[in-house]
Order: sequence, then structure tokens, then C-alpha cells
Amino acid sequence: GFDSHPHVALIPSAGMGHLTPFLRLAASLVQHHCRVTLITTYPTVSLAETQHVSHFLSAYPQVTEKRFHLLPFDPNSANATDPFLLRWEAIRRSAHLLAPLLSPPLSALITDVTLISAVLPVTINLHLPNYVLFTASAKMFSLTASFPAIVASKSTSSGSVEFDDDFIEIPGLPPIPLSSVPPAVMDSKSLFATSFLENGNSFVKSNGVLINSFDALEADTLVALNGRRVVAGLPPVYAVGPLLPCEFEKRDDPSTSLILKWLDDQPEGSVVYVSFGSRLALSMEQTKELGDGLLSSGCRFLWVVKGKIVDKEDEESLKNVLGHELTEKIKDQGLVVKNWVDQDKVLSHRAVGGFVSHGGWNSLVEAARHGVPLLVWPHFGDQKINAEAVERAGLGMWVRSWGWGTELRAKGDEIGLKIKDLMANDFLREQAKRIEEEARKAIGVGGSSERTFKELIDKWKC
Ligand code: BUP
Repeated sequence: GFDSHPHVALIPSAGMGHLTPFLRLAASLVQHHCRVTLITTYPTVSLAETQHVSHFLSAYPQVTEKRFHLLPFDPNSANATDPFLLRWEAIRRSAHLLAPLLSPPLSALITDVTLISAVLPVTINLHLPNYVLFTASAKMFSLTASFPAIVASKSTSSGSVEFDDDFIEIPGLPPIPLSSVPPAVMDSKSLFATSFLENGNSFVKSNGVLINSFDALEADTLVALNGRRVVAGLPPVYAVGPLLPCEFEKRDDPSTSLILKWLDDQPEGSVVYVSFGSRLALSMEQTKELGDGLLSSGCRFLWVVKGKIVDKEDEESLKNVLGHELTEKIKDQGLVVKNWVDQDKVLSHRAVGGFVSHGGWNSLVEAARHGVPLLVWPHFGDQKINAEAVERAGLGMWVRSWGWGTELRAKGDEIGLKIKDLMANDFLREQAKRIEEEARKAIGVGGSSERTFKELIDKWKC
């Protein structure tokens, strides 16, 4: 029947890179007069996630929280060690018990991409439309969706997969270098690889895919996807980005005040912001090379470091993570912090003129929205593919010869030169400003993302 207020449930996966866009989307749905149910699982992997969900729920009392109690899960039973990946698997293994949380009748369920193949049987059974929120780039989506067919075409009679070329061909799109494919995907027995394939196979059975991207950022990829050239039977792809940070995400703790005060004292565009996201702790060697690079660049910097992957376990002091020598040397040139920073406030600060990022998609889109040029240094997963996407858009650069960060190929001097180049590159700065303007237009009245989002909500009304 006709309902002018669609009721949408969302089921995010573990990790801030997944939770953040889900909560931004949820907030946006509330603003568009949708009823929203958020499906949560506890305990979360990181403290940041618990705080984030609780700030969100206090800011939006009209949102219904449904707690999904997971079945006991033995991490040793899965071929993986990453705590976030293990949580995805725990949710996947409980997904068949979701049905009772999906009532009263909903207009749609929006599922994280890491969970889709496990959740789909439930929603199909309930005749509930299922949409995926893909939390990386449209470019990465094109690889994820075409990968099952690629693997099938490369399988030998013995069952192994042999990639004989240096590139992966995706219909309608430029080939993707094999060296950019997430390494975990190439390890065909890993948990990541098997669920990546299962999820990749599921898109054709879902009703649509939402992506935190916009036309000017990934024009050709979005055109190819929606021209249905990439994978036969793929549902519509809805580029609804940039998803905006919300009031509830803002921080005004002492550490944030200190950072902002420090930035206030720096000349316009002079500071390079360095952060590798919420799931990556650099090794001692990498920290040293990056530290040397920042120093030799001669630029001022704001550097967010992490000692451990999971924040709850990160008790090491800043001094220990950096080492005595580096701590002493950087004092006059940069500010290094080990807390969660309000990245939106940092990127919007006039003093910030460049961003050295690991290539997490949320961070890259946030840089786009604020017109901050990027130097991407990919470490794992989708990060090289995302880096290619921002390079193509003109928003940033990355150095292919550095390989994955974990390979330790990037050395201090070279990192320093690249950072210098990033901060002095007027052409890149101009392009970044143009993309910022395009981002603003995309979500403004009549913009591509705004129209797409409304179209989707209208679909849920009938
Ligand atoms: Br760290 C950090 N403050 O101190 P990505 C991150 N963030 O606001 P990731 C902060 O977390 P995946 C901090 O703005 C972005 O929205 C940041 O997501 C925010 O990378 C989010 O950039 C991080 O996608 O996740 O965390 O590595 O691997 O899933 O992409």
C-alpha cells in the first residue's frame, strides 16, 4: 500500500569505515522523513564504534535500535586473524536469525557489502527489497561485481585460478592492474577471498547498490555501471555521495581543541594532514620512514598515529610509538596525536593544504568534499583501486613503485619529496577546488546525488 513515510532498516558491518557511511546515510534518511531502524551488534570491535553508535542514537531518538544477538563464534574456526574481518564473519554466520528484527513490514533493508550474501536469503524469503551500501569506490565496486566471472574464466581443470596477464579486464572500463587487486583476494583460500566472491555473486539478486560517490568524482565508472555494461543483470547503482558528516560526529574534547588551536596558528594551506584511518597501525620501520619523510619535506604537519589496530588495546604512549629520536626531532615542525581526531574539522580548516592518506574511501571522499589534494599511500584491501579513482579524478596522486605500504619500499627521502610536491602543486590544488565545487553541486538542490537519493526514496513509497 501507499506509505508516504518509507520505513528503512540498516545493517552495518564492523569498522568505522563501514559504520560511518551507514550512520550518515541513516541521518540523511531521517532528514528525508523516512522511518529508520538501525540493527546493531555488541560488543563492537572498537571503542570508536560504540561511541559513534551511542552519539547517533542520542541525536536521533526517533530511530529505532534493534540489537542483533549473535550466535557464539569461535574465531579459530575461520581462516583469518583481522578482528574486523572476524566480526563480519560472526555476523554472517548469524544472519539466518535476522527475520524477527525485520518487522513490522519494511520498505527496504540496506545491507553492508560484507554481509550481503548471508543476508539475502532472509530478505528474499520475506519479499523484502534489499539494497547494498557499498562503502568503497564505484571503481572497487566494478571489480567486486565482476570478480566471480573473472575467476570462473581463469580457473584451470585442477581447480586453481591462474592469472596469466598483468591486468584484469572489466567490460566497459579500463583494465585494472593485477598488482592493485587486494592481496587477500588473490589468496583464494582466505576467508576474505571466499566471502568476497560470495558477496560479488549476490549483487545481481539485490535491488540496488548505493555508493558514497558522485558523478564528477567517478564519472566513467558510474556511466559504465549504469549503462549495464559491466556485469549482466546488475541492479541500478545509486551514487548518493558525498554523504555528509553530521552534528553527532563532532568532537569538542581537549585533544580536538588543542589540534584546532595549533592549526589556527599556522599559515593558510601550509599543513599536511597525515592519517591512515581507523584500521591500520604502521610498523616501527614504516613510522620511522614516514617521520623522516615528513621532516625532510620541510612542511608543517598534523600526524595521527596508532599503536594497535584495535583502539581498546592501544595503550602504548605516543612517545613509545614514535621512538625518542623522532619525538625530539618533530617538536618544532609538527603536531602528532594518538587520539581520535575530528577529521571533518581538520579537513575544513584553512591551514590544511594536503592530506597523506592510506586510501580508505571515506577519507578520500571527505578530502574531495573539502577540496584538499591527496597523496595516497595504499596499505591493503581496496586502497590502490581507490587511489586510482582519485588520481583519475584529478584530486590526488599515488606512487605505484611504493607498492603496498607493508612492502616497505617507500623510503624517507622519497616520501619527503612527494609530500613537498603535493604541497606545492598548484594544478592539483585547482583541480581539488573544482571537485569540491562539484561535490557541493551534486548534493545541492537538483544535483545528481540529491536527485538520485530522492528517486530511491520515492521508489520506497509505493
Ligand atoms: Br583514524 C580517524 N578520526 O582519527 P576510511 C578516522 N576518522 O574522524 P578505514 C576520524 O573515520 P576502511 C580519526 O574521517 C573516516 O570517516 C574518517 O574511514 C574517520 O578508513 C573514517 O577512511 C575512516 O574509509 O576504514 O578506517 O581504514 O578500511 O573500512 O575503509
